[in-house]
Amino acid sequence: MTQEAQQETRSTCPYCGTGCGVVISHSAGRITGVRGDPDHPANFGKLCTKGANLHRTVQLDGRLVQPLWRAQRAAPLQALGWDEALDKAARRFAETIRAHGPDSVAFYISGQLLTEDYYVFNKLARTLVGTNNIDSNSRLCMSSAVAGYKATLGMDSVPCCYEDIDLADLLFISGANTAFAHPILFRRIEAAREARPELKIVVVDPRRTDTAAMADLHLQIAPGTDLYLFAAMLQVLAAEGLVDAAYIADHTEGYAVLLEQLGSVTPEVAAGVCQVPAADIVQAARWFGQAAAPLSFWCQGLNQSGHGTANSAALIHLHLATGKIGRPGMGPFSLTGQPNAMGGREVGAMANLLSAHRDLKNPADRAEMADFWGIPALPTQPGLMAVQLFEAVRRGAIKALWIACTNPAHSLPDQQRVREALAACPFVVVQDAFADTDTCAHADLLLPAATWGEKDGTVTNSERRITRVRAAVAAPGEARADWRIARDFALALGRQLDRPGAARLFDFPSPAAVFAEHARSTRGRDLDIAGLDYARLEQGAVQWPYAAGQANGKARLYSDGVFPTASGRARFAPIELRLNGEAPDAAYPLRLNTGRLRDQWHGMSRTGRSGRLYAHEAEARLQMHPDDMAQRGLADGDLVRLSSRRGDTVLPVAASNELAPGSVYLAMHWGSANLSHPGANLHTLQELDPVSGQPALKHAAVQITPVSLPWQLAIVRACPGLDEAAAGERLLAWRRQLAPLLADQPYASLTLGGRESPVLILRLARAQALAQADIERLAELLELPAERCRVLCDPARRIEKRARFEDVGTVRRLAGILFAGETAALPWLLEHMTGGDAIGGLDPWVFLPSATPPAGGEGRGRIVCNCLNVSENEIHAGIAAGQRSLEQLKATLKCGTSCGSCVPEVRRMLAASEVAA
Ligand SMILES: Nc1nc2c(c(=O)[nH]1)N[C@H]1C(S)=C(S)[C@@H](COP(=O)(O)OP(=O)(O)OC[C@H]3O[C@@H](n4cnc5c(=O)[nH]c(N)nc54)[C@H](O)[C@@H]3O)O[C@H]1N2
Ligand SMILES: Nc1nc2c(c(=O)[nH]1)N[C@H]1C(S)=C(S)[C@@H](COP(=O)(O)OP(=O)(O)OC[C@H]3O[C@@H](n4cnc5c(=O)[nH]c(N)nc54)[C@H](O)[C@@H]3O)O[C@H]1N2
Ligand code: SF4
Ligand SMILES: [Mo]
Repeated sequence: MTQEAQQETRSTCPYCGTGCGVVISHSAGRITGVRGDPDHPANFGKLCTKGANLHRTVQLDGRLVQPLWRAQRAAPLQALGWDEALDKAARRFAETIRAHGPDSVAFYISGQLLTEDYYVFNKLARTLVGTNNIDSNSRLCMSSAVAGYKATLGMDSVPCCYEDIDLADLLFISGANTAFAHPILFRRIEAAREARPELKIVVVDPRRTDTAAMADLHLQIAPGTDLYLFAAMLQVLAAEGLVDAAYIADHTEGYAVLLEQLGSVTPEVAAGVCQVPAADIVQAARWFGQAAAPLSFWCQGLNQSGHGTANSAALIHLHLATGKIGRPGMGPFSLTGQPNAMGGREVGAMANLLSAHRDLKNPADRAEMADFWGIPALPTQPGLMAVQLFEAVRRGAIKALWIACTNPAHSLPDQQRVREALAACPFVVVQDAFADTDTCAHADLLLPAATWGEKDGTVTNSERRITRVRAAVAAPGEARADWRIARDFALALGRQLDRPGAARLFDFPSPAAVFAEHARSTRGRDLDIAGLDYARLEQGAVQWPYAAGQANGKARLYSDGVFPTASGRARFAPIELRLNGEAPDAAYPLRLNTGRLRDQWHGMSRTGRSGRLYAHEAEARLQMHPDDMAQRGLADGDLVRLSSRRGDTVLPVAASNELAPGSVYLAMHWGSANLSHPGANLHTLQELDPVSGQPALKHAAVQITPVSLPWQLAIVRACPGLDEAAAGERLLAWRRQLAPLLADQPYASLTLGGRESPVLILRLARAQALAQADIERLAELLELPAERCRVLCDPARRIEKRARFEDVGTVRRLAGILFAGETAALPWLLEHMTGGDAIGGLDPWVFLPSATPPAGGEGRGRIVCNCLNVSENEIHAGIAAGQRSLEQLKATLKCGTSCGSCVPEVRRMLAASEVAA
């Protein structure tokens, strides 16, 4: 490829709501690299590990590249053209609507769609179909924050901006692991702390996360008890004269009633419920009240609860009571999870919302939108929210379901029920970029979507900033942009329903045209962006509101103390003190908490494609407190049975001091792609917040017991001689063929690893040995036939070992191992293979049942710094050798000198060594 062929395109990272600007390098229609956009105000050139590795997830293997149709369930998929695919879909939807009414169909979409995609889907459901059954995975994510904002401030608007981090003097972070989930914002927090060491940080989280480790005060509360904490803090603020009586009198209503209602929750009472010292609660309240500018962040630890709306409102109340809102450096700042969680709320593409922050329940709002779209009326029957929507599918009330850009067979709670629903649904359309998500398996029609790097539009980040997303390369095969798929389906459905008006309603030639209509629909609303178009966005990202004639967006809202409520006053919403539903009992005495890993994204359809992104956390592990493990006779790495009222799964356990006794933690990412079961959401329950409909994904009661699966198998496959990209493609193809074999195993783990030398890793554990024919099948699939391998066979002990060597030039490398029945050497062999090292003198040791090679050492351990490939043990050794500061470790080992995602963990290792010393 010539130098001239290299091009660059500016776009936005498709992962978290921080909304970092990226510059994509591409050449000859392929994405070759990515760097942070130095001019983007969300990240100023920085990227975290996930963003910096985006170009390593764009391989074509596993992409959906043409529409696929299944004549009946379990039948093989057949390719078909777009016209035929959309026609089939339109026919089925039209038949269902005619026979059972518009509410017998539904759309389940995603906060990862672009605003334009979202807009077209929303208009399609409300106008042409005539149903409000359109909901999004944001229901699992932001809906309690939305409801909390509306209940208190009147509208769903984040009043703060990122710059407030630089201006705050207290950061109050509840139920958010910002170090992992919003890393570039966390870099900004670290910088603020460095610039102003007096900046105080309080973290409320039942786990001692990397975020909590950075805090001056970590309130390690019992799960689900935040309402008691916030109630007690309000009492302290009131009792100690730290409230702003004038602000309360002039700009709010309901204060006295609420204070009285919560009067019994003294710090001592809250201390008993939350299981933290009363003095810490008082301290948190005093710091909050005394801070000139307190800034609160929250995310899923508050939202994913049976009372997430109250959690959000109770936190917002602290700002209203102290009058600390609407000015620089302060306010209640809900972090959005997905890149366009905010955009979906703006276009109102959720069951209980309407366009441009209008309210579905309000007849005037409905009439306004019907008028805007030029139709007689909008449907009045409220739509079903995600969990109820799938329950309605399960009951048979919804008979045709369209799923786009989300993987509900992974991410919704109580997977048994969700999968029953999908299996029972007469017609399921799945519009995804990848062919092998768990939801794809349930589709009658699969539609290939363009994804990041291939599509055009806009997203809105956590601080209300609208940024352009741009295509750098063409989508592969027949894949198309989501807005276009929705538009073309609308046109086809219009024909089937004999509604000529559809052609006018969906006359969108481009995403710019969709954006223009959306912008018009916001005129005069709190989020007015009537002054914005793509041309203005070419000059850079803009915060809303941005009304016609405005020169700039608005950094902060409510500076005048006037709120978008009937009275113009903010409200202290009534709070019902509650705990989460499924309380631990004798049968299920532990609480299962679920959430994110630093380097993985949700169901891993993208991040799971790069071996590098497994370096920080190599496999699914259930974290547990050492005392709870000792009580059950468990050692680190043992396989355990995790059981709940909803099912049983097997996983390795990992000792963790981050948890309090009584709690266990499992990352939400691992599912059927890597395991023989759906992962955490087999156990989560359908407990919902009564207002927002958001499920309590962080609170299930479980039990953990030892399990005996003594027969183990391990396969590691590398591709010496191929470069990283080519090897990666090859491993993905093998992985795709292996995946269907996992389901029948009591324990299976299928992952990737390595860097320049990527590897595929399969591990199985069983009560009895696998049949020889099955072992042969695995060996054949991964090209490890006996005749190409060194073989050790001990039939009496049911042990078989194979090792395949390959000569690359004059150097001998290990290309694959298959160990059945005895796997002790796996740790060092794995490290050896991922390093891509020559086997050299280690050759004779390959089949010895020893965890370390002859010249031993303990191996490298987990990779902490993914950019510079620095491991846990190397950092420990550096500290032991006298490097006692982050700066020294950065200078010698280089860890933390690139994206910085590992800095919180390195700091923590330093702090732990100090304590130990
Ligand atoms: N690396 C990575 N980053 C992501 C994502 C990803 O998949 N991977 N996803 C994005 C999305 S969509 C979202 S929504 C965000 C989520 O971002 P976060 O909400 O920050 O992440 P989580 O890990 O889900 O949960 C945050 C914390 O809530 C705590 N928690 C659990 N129960 C309680 C409780 O009762 N009270 C309190 N106070 N805390 C509790 C957990 O221990 C956890 O540390 O992340 C976004 N960023
Ligand atoms: N136990 C537990 N469960 C949880 C959570 C938790 O904390 N704990 N968190 C919840 C939260 S906050 C969230 S946001 C959800 C996320 O859950 P999901 O929405 O299921 O997560 P993803 O895996 O990101 O799904 C996005 C899908 O879109 C596909 N895709 C990627 N790009 C495109 C595109 O451009 N177009 C189309 N059409 N498809 C594309 C991807 O391949 C993927 O299949 O999970 C929720 N579930
Ligand atoms: S913080 Fe990381 S994942 Fe989030 S937008 Fe920025 S680069 Fe992407
Ligand atoms: Mo989310």
